[in-house]
Amino acid sequence: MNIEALPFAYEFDIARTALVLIDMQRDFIEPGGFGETLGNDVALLEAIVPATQRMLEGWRQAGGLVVHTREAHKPDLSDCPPAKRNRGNPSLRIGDVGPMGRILVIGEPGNQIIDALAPVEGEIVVDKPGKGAFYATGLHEMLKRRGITHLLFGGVTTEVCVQTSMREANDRGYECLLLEDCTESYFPAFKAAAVEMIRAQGGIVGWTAPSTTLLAALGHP
Ligand code: C5J
Repeated sequence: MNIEALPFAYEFDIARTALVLIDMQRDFIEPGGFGETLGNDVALLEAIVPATQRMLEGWRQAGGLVVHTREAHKPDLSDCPPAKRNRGNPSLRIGDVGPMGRILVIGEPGNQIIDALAPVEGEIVVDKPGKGAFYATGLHEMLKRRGITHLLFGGVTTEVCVQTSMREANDRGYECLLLEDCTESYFPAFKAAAVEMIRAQGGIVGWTAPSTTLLAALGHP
């Protein structure tokens, strides 16, 4: 399959491609969660849910592999370095009890993926202690076992966990494409800059395209 993308056409085979949705978790996206307690406008992130849901449904119908990630730590926080927990001296730290349970801790209500994008059987769910999806997760091995060579990225936030994961994937040899309307930041200027820097210099990190282009190619206009 060949689709129009930037900086040039992107070619992929569904059987060797995974859709990777980064950290579409209640605590980042829903009102009353951790993201909002930090003073962020979560409506910006909520706005990408319908497009991401359409992409997810179209990809599932096409039979493509789906990977969901969650930024999540063990309850004893043994996988959370003090540098991460204490950075910026926040009023609510990772592991503290927030509006939706313990912040960024596995199994807590706020740590779950939002209902609209909930994983289904057969999809990979990765709990990641870092910003990148490949650090300390085994994701590369899981993808290699399935013969995956191409990754389509969506999720939040564009310039933090999505961009970090895409750069990690790029360094591991994956051909990566960012779905422009399925990713968002609390800072619109940061999203715009991340999209530009990913596809600059001949696609130094990868490609970008709207999900509608992908869905049209899959026969889901
Ligand atoms: C993500 C963050 N998912 N901004 N986390 O981007 O801390």
